[in-house]
Amino acid sequence: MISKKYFENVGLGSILEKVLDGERLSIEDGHILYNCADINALGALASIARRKLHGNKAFYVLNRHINYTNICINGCKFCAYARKRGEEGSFHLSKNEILEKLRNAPVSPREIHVVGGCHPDIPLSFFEETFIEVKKEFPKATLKCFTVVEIANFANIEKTTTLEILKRLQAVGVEMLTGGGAEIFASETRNKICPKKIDAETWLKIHGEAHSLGFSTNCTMLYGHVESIADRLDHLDRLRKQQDISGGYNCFIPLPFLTENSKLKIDNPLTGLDELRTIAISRLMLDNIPHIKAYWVMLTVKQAQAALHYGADDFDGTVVEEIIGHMAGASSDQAISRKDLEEMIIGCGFVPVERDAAFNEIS
Ligand code: V47
Ligand code: SF4
Repeated sequence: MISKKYFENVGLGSILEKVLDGERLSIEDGHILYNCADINALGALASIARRKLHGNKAFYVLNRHINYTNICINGCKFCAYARKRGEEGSFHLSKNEILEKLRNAPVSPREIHVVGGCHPDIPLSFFEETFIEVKKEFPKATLKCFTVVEIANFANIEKTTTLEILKRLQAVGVEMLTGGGAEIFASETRNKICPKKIDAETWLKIHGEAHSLGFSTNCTMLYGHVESIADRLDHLDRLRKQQDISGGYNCFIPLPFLTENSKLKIDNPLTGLDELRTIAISRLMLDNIPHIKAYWVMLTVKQAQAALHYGADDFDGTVVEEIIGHMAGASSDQAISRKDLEEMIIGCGFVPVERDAAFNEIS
């Protein structure tokens, strides 16, 4: 246990007081945290916040990712996954291919995570028909589908509103949205890395709409590219303000930028310590979002284990197949078994707790 004196000596005395009192940290506090060279102190502070919420538990889920298409009209500069229609390596899955992938998952999934590119013309009826069948075959699984960027794309294709799209998806059993597509909200930086993507206000607005309909959603931040520390803190601040208003975010996932095959060239790739620092600061700034995910696919399993000591409480899940991160150079495996997830969590001193998609504990 690090003493109060220790935090004072590294310039974090007043932030420690706020964390202990459950007081919101300011953006200025965020800068102080980023400027603190003592990574152990950051980890200890984030662990105080994490343990207040979740004690010694670390969550995992039996899930299956489905990336249904990589055809995308957005052309984000950082993305190594997307292809143009007809380009070599482009794909989209049929309803039967999606069902087959689910049937062949090593364990019956509790959470089905569906995301893809912004395809120019797959009609929403394709997903409605597919999800009706998926729910028939996998009634216990929660459908966690699409980023709000895809929701906006469907609204364009169907010439309707995003609210209407959300209602149609809800009617066929979709209960959650994924957190992708947030990237970085600050407009100048966002325009450099994904100029065609919906802007921050629209991204937040659609999450607000989803929350008003009773969806719970996740949220992300892509970091380690051309953004500044001020951009990161602005991003976290906008998420917590949205959460104050609409309250439906379950989990935040900081996504470290993976550089392989990306058109976005950067001078200083992230270090492992940068990743831990950002995870810790996310935990401390996002006082109203219950969970922070250590997404092992992008972090590697070893770093995800370390992240549990830097504020993260969720290890994500079995995943089974993932393309977005692997196209960008993720060196992790495609899948992890329940046994391995549990052993990894125990191995770094936490108690593994299986959860469903909404973070209800499964005994
Ligand atoms: O939206 C794309 C990001 C996201 C790269 O909600 C990249 O539970 C790093 O959002 N390096 C998709 N990241 C993944 C995602 C996600 C993952 C796991 C769980 C959840 C959840 C959501 O991946 C994209 C984009 O932000 N991304 N390219 C890259 N080169
Ligand atoms: Fe398309 Fe998503 Fe890749 Fe952007 S990040 S190009 S929206 S698949």
